[in-house]
Amino acid sequence: MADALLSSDLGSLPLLARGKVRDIYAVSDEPGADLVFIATDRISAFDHVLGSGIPDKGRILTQISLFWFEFLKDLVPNHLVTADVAQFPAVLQPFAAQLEGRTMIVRRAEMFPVECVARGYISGSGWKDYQATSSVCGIPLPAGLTESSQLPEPIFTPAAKINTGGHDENISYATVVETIGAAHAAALRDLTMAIYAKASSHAADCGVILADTKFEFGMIDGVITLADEVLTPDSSRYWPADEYKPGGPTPSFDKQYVRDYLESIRWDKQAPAPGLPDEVVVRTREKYMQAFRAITGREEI
Ligand code: Q0Z
Repeated sequence: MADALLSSDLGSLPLLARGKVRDIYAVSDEPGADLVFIATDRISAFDHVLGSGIPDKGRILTQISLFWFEFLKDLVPNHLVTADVAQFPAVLQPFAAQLEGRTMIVRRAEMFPVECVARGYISGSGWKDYQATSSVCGIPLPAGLTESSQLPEPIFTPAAKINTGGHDENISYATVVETIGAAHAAALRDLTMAIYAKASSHAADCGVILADTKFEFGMIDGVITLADEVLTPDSSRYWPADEYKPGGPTPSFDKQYVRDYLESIRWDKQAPAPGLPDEVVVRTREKYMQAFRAITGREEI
């Protein structure tokens, strides 16, 4: 197996951000220059980046995003310029081997400061909020829902980014309106729910439940545009339909071996996060490949 790419290095190109998993550079110092969006092989669990990566994880997730950008292109414009390294600008060619398969050149967008989440099932922070208030993001829900159960209909549950490493905070639609205005709020909500409907229908055809997912949108040339990664296991909860059982937490299938291992060693969930044994790495890589194969219908990345 190839080594995991834990950190990208594009020499003197301007590094704009390192996230838990992705690194973003600009292709030049020119204002508005395109961005280099790299998915590394880092993996996070329990809010920490682990000491080991999963070889090819960044490639697998990038290929899943590219599948969905193409699948959704008639519904929503996206920020992709190209993922073909041969078409990347000349300054990137010395880094071709590092970038291959895991990198998108994207248009720079004016990002909306709202995480656009669609949920068809009640899980994660949605389940927490429901237990406390019978509602999520101010949307009242029927009594008697159980953890992981399907909602009567999918709901828009926006969140605000918390910069300092914390979890996003669920917010009401009224707060979205106050933040970005009524017209943009309605447009992001309607796009989010239309994308979720089309994507969850495709996932169901592939034997996979798309329980929830998070989109980020930005404005490019005055047009609302889908940005960031889309419908990857890092931004979504994918559940195998044949293992679905409401009434408890549904293990999101990609990181289950990782979480089980970290619980088994009784890590205190404080930095530094441990590395993973080879067996956990190999099995987790296979889980990401299973998701890739199910969604794209392709055998190899
Ligand atoms: C996305 C993020 C991080 C990875 C900024 N097309 C775009 N234009 C402007 N900004 C962004 C994009 Cl995708 C953008 N993010 C989220 C942060 C690593 C992704 F540190 N931030």
